[in-house]
Amino acid sequence: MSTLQALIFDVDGTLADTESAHLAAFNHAFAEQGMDWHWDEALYTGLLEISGGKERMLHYWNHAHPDMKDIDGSGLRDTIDHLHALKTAAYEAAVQDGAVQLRPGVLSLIQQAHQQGLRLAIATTTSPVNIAVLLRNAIGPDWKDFFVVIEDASTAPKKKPHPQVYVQTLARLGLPSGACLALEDSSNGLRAAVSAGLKTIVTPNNFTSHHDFSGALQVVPHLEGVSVEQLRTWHQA
Ligand code: XBP
Ligand code: MG
Repeated sequence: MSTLQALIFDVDGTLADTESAHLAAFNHAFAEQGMDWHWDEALYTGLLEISGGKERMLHYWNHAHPDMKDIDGSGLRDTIDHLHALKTAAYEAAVQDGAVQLRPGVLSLIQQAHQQGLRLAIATTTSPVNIAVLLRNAIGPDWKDFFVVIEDASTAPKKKPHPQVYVQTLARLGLPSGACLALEDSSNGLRAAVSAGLKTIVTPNNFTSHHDFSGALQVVPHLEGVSVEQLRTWHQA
């Protein structure tokens, strides 16, 4: 087993508890579009089984409103794309206004790991706008200096649990999976990382605590007090 050289972070649910803000943004977009859709937390918790906001809306449409062929004449795809643009704008505004903070221990781990020369990467199914607004607010305008590789919905269209985003991250890092650790919050994310050969630390949240995390290297409530040293120890075990 090679020594730990890189940490690969998932975004939503791992770096920050973002899904309440995503949920509000989806509902804002539906209302803005004059649709009578409204997702509550219980429904959204189930819909989170589908990674990717566009895929999630398409899944809901096909299952909850199969009779609805299109809206205002534009086809299904165009409507989904338009709804997602409205949703992303609403999410960006909310995060800009401070709706989301990083989870405990995340910032200090990122800073510590960066300082100790570990390479940091992001592997997420969310949109690039969402990563930028979250980390610009949480870390500052130079947030990109911390991450040598960012793979997201715009570069890896196949969503978790498909391993594409992690396989592409490893390729761009130029490291074997054995030299890295993935940090995730959901079973889809864990399955994607494990399929790419990565040992994975899971920090569940309210939307994912009921998920099956078998195959995780460790499942811990959060990253508060988790040092790089601790990650190295887990990684070597
Ligand atoms: C979680 C997701 C994303 C977000 C919504 O991503 O599945 O779809 O729920 O963001 P992660 P978008 O891999 O970071 O856990 O609407 O931009 O997809
Ligand atoms: Mg996640």
